[in-house]
Parts: sequence; C-alpha cells; structure tokens
Amino acid sequence: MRLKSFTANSLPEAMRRVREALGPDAVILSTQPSDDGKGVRVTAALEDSPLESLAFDDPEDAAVSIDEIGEALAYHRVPPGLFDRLIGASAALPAENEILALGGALDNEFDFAALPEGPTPRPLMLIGPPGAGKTAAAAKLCARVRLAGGQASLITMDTVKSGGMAQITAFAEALGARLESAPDIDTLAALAEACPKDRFVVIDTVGANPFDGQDMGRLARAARAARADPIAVLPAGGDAADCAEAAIAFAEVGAARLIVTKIDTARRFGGFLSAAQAGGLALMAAGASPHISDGLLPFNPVSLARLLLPARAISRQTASARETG
Ligand SMILES: Nc1nc2c(ncn2[C@@H]2O[C@H](COP(=O)(O)OP(=O)(O)OP(=O)(O)O)[C@@H](O)[C@H]2O)c(=O)[nH]1
Ligand SMILES: [Mg+2]
Repeated sequence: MRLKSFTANSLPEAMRRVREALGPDAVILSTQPSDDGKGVRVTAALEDSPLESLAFDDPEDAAVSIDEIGEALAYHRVPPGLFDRLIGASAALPAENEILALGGALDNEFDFAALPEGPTPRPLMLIGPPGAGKTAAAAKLCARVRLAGGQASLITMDTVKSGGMAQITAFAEALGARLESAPDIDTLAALAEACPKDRFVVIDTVGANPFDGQDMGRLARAARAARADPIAVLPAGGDAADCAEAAIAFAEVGAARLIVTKIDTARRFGGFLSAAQAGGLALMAAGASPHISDGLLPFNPVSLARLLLPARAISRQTASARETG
C-alpha cells in the first residue's frame, strides 16, 4: 500500500491532487483541517501490485526511521508479537514519514469501525468493566447523533447503582435523548423491540467483571434478548495481557468493536492495542475527556499513528505535508 498526504485550500482541490498523484483507485484514509487551520489535509492510500509494493516511490522515502517507530512501540509496551508485525509492516511499506509508515502498518493489523451518526441496524449495547466510562460513552454517542439531527434513545440497565439514574437522567435531558430504564431482561427486550427503527438506540449496562462467568452470561443473555450488538468499552492504560484477556471475554459475549476511554488519563497505549488485537475488535472511537460535550474521537490508521508517535515524528510529517502541498 502507498500512503500520501495532500494539503490544499479546499477539499475539492485536495481530492483533485489525490486523483492526479494516485489515480482513481485511491482510498481516502483521513480528512483533517491543515495545521495552519486555513485548508484541509487529506491522507490517501493506494493498494499496489505485490511487485510495486516492494519499491519506494522516491529514494527519500527510505529515510523513514524504523528505530523511531520501534522506540514509540516499546514506550507504549506493545507486546512482542504485535510489536514485530507492526515494525515489519512499517519497514515494508513505502511511506514518506513515520506517521504514514506506522499508519499503513496499523491499517494492516487492525480493523477500524465508523462512529454512527444515525440509526444502526441493531441497538448498540455498551459493555465493560465497572467505571470504564460506559455511561459517558453512551451519552457521547447520543450527542453525536443529536448533533447530526437524529433522534436518540438511551436504555439503561443500571437502575440500582446509587446516583446512577441521576447521572444518566441529567445526560439524557441535556442531550434531548429519550431515556428508558430496563431493570430486567424482559423489560429490556420489550423496550428494544418497541423502539422506532428511525432512532439511534444505545443500551447502557451495569459494569461487568470480564473474568466472572456469571457476569458474562448475564451480558450475553441481555444482548440476545435485545437483539443488540455489544460494543466493548475499555479504559486506556493497564497491563497489555490483562487488557487482552478482558477483550477476549467481551468478544465471546459478541463484541466486535471497541471504544477506548480515558486516553487522556494514560500515557501508554499497548493495553488497548493488545485488547483490539486479541479480541479481534475493530477500533471504533476514543474518549479523551470526562465531558460529554467533548464527544468521542473517531479512529483511523493515521490518527492512531499520530497518537502513538512522539511529537518529533509528527512535526516531520507536518513539514513533508507542506512540501507536498
Ligand atoms: N478523564 C476522563 N474521564 C472519563 C472518560 N470517560 C468517562 N470518564 C469519567 O470516568 C468516570 C466513570 O465514567 P462512567 O461513564 O460513569 O463509567 P461507567 O462504565 O458507566 O461506570 P459504571 O456504570 O459504574 O460501571 C466518570 O467520572 C466519568 O466522568 C474519559 O474519556 N476521560
Ligand atoms: Mg455507568
């Protein structure tokens, strides 16, 4: 895969440059405001034929520092197997800087899921350990849908925790989302069934211990009864092996996507990378603030590479994007 970024004054102009340089088959990986805030930066990728993928576009591309990527992954305590695959892929990909090399490697290794802005085929059910940030993430998901002009319903199963109802009622009122409470599985099934199909529906659950079979059984029954898609919610930080085992437990209950919370309270992200990899979970979004108004941040390979790499690699990317633009 070949990755390249393009900076221009407008999106149509940036897209024209993408097509000119990479042709009609280029895939857009990310669209962000440019660093000076006046334009737009588009990162695009092109799948190469196997032979082409062995050649660098430009001899200068070989200047990507694999050591720098290795240091960053070691800092994040990325476990050895995943570390080797990411380094191997970063070294094999023709890219103009570390961000794009690691972005391409992350793209090979992980799936990325879109953040919904409207109704989903089935209700989403947020599951995770106590205090992971499930309720805040549910509110942030509703906020995103409301901002896009859609209707949202929040169903909470957490009806007994002291202060729990007050917390979620305040969120629902502030967001203009409909709130319903489901103290048991039958009520949950009835409420989920009754929700109009043109509404975004998210179910907030009670914190569950991934290493407790009863807790996991309860979540599996709830997801089946509500015909919901479970989404694992795990906080950033923590031991990579623990995160991986927790992710596998939540995947067994049916989770195929991951929302990572509290990336603002951790410095090392090997834990959630390990969770996504071990559980086969697509990275969906990150929470970086306790405030609902700050929302969830969508993930893509390039934004994740920027999160993992040190500031000097990011400033080099900015410089090379300016040259390209
Ligand atoms: N700094 C920071 N705090 C967060 C984030 N997400 C949630 N929190 C805070 O973490 C605490 C727990 O969040 P909740 O959303 O209540 O977590 P929960 O998983 O619903 O908790 P239980 O229902 O008790 O299992 C609250 O104080 C939130 O404000 C985040 O991304 N960053
Ligand atoms: Mg909660």
